[in-house]
Amino acid sequence: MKAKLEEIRLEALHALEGLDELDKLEEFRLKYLGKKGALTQVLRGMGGLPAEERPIVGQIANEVRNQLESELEQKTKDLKEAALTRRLEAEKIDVTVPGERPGLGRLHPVTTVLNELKDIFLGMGFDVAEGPEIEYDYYNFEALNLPKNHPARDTQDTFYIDNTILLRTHTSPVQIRTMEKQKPPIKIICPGRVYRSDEVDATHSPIFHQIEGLVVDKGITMGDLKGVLDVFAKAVFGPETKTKLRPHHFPFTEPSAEVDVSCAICKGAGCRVCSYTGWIEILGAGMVHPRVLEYVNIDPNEYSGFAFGMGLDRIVNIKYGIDDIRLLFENDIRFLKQF
Ligand code: 2U9
Repeated sequence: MKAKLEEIRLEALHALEGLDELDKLEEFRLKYLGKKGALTQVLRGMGGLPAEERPIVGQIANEVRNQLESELEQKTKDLKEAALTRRLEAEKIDVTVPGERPGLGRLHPVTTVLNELKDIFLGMGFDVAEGPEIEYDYYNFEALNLPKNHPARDTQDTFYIDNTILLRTHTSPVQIRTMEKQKPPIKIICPGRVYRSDEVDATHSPIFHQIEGLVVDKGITMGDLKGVLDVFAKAVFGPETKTKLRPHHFPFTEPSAEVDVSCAICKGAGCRVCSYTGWIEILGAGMVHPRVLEYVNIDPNEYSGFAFGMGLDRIVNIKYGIDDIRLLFENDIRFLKQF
C-alpha cells in the first residue's frame, strides 16, 4: 500500500508539472484528491491492513494529500499569474499616442441670427415668449380677427390635425396666449417654427421660422413702432440703414404696413440683392386691431399696441447672401460649415 501511495504521488506530481491550462486543474483535483479520486480509493482499502500498519499508511496518505494540495495551490497561482501577464501584455495601451480630435460642430446660421436678433430686442427691454407649434384654430386664426371663411386664411393654408387643431402658421398665437395671462404693459418677441402648406421653391418652405413682436401699453403709437424697427434695422444691417413703411393690409393690425430697409450691399444705388430697387422688404407691422385686443379682454379705449412679424430665414438669407431657402433645411454639411 505504501508503494501504491508513492506511485500516486509520483504520477500526480508528474501530471501536475505538465499542466499549463487553468481549466484543467479541477480535472486534476478530482482525479487525485476528489471523493472518487485515487487517494481516497487507497484509504478505503485500509480496512484490510493489519492494525499496526494503519497509522503509518494513514500518515503517508496524509503527507501525499498535503503535498499534492500545496503543489496544486502553487500551480493555480502560477497559471493565474501567467494568464494575467499575458492579458496585460495583449491589452497594453500606449497613453502617449496622440488622440484623434473629435469633429467640432457649430451653430446653424438660423440659430446664430436668432441669437443676434434676441440680443437686439432684449437690449430694448423685450422678453422672449414661446408657445406650442400644434395650435387651436381659435388661437391661430379666430382670435386674430381671421374668422372661418375669411379670404386671408387662403394665404395661410396649413396642416390640420382635425377640424380645430392645426400646425400654427405664425407665432401670433403666442401673443394671444400671453395677453390672456398677463395684463399690459406687455413687451415681447415670439420666435419659433411655423408651418404652411406651400409648394417648395427657392423662397417657400412648408416649415420656416418667424420672429414676431408685440408691445401693448397706454399711449403706444405708430411712432413707437417706427422707432423700435429703426433701432432693430440699424443693429442688424448697419448704422446707415434707413427704414421705410409702405401702407398694407393685415387682418390683425390697423393701420398696417410693410417695412423695407435700404440695401446694405449697394447703399440704395441698386444691385442684384435688392432687385435694383435700393430697398429690401424685411417685415410686416401695424397697430394691433382693436378687435384683437377685445378678444383678450384688453380695453382698446384704454390701451393700444403695435405688432410686427418677420421671416427669420429671409433675414438669414439676406445677411449671408444665400439665394435659396431650401439650403437652410437640407442640413448638407458642405453648406453648413461655411458659416
Ligand atoms: C397679435 C397681433 C398682431 C403680427 C404681424 C406681420 C404683420 C407680418 C409676415 C412677415 C413675413 C409673416 O413670416 S412672414 O410671412 N408677418 O407681415 N405680422 S403684423 O401681428 C400681430 C401678431 C399678434 C396678437
